[in-house]
Amino acid sequence: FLSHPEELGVVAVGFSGGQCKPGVDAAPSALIESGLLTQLRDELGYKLHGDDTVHLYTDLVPKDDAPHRNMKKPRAVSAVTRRIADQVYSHAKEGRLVLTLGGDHSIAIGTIGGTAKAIRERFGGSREMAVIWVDAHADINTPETSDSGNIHGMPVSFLTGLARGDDEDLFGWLRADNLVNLKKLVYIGLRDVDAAEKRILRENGIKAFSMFDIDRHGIGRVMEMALGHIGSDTPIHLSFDVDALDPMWAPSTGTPVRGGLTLREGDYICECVHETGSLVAVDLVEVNPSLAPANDIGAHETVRAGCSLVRCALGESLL
Ligand code: B3U
Ligand code: MN
Ligand code: MN
Repeated sequence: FLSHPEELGVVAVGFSGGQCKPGVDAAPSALIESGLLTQLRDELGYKLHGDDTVHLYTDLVPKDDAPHRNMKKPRAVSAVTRRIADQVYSHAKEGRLVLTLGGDHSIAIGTIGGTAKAIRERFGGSREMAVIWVDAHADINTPETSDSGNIHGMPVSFLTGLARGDDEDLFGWLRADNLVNLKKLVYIGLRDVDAAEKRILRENGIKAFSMFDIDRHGIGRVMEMALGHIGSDTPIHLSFDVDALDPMWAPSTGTPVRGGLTLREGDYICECVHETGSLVAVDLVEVNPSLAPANDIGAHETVRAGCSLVRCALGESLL
């Protein structure tokens, strides 16, 4: 699905407004400083496109941003994700693979909204894009079901049309061509899902592989089933929340949940997606270098794990 598979559009987004803890905004710089982009260029042979800046989008954050329908900082998140959607779209419509380094997971409203639109334009409605959402959380609350009001717990509901924006400045900018079919969504790694979210998953028949399924079947079989559900010949957007990994591997993240994926299982998910040849975009989100329990070895390890996931998704493991 890529006209230039060796060309990589890079979008670095230091945005933390989808949740309340500062620090995720520093993740793209930490990932880049640890050598990620250099490795992608020099070792994996990608030609990098992008503006070489970590976008903080402070100019898009309005002074007055009162909660709306229970959402915290709704206008800031709406404006920033709208801008991200434009950036990702402009890479994807050229047929480049797109890598977005977040930022909290609210940014996926922009990344997936952008690729979904580009894929529809390039291939017509016939090949609907699939999303593989790797996360401890389902991030599918609607503004009305969310207890926290944090928008990083809601991106999937906006992206699938389960939640709708009202005003143009409050996610009303999302159009039908930015959305993803609920049947083309697959979760992997879930273990901390709100009661209302479980109801949403059940009522909509959404495909989800929790940690229970991974323990029962093993990650190899789970990936077969996940990719089987999507079907071949379908473009894939991989959105990887680093908190899907066990805190042993990725402690520096806003909402760590024990009992998660090993780093090897995370890498394997990325390798399998790469192997399909259908990958069109990757997000790596929720790395928060300032949340380092006990010592800052945690931050370094989390950044290292994030780099490993991205390299595996982009083909490092091929011999
Ligand atoms: N489901 C909860 C918690 C949460 C979601 N995503 C993260 N935490 N990282 C919520 O706030 O919606
Ligand atoms: Mn998430
Ligand atoms: Mn999460």
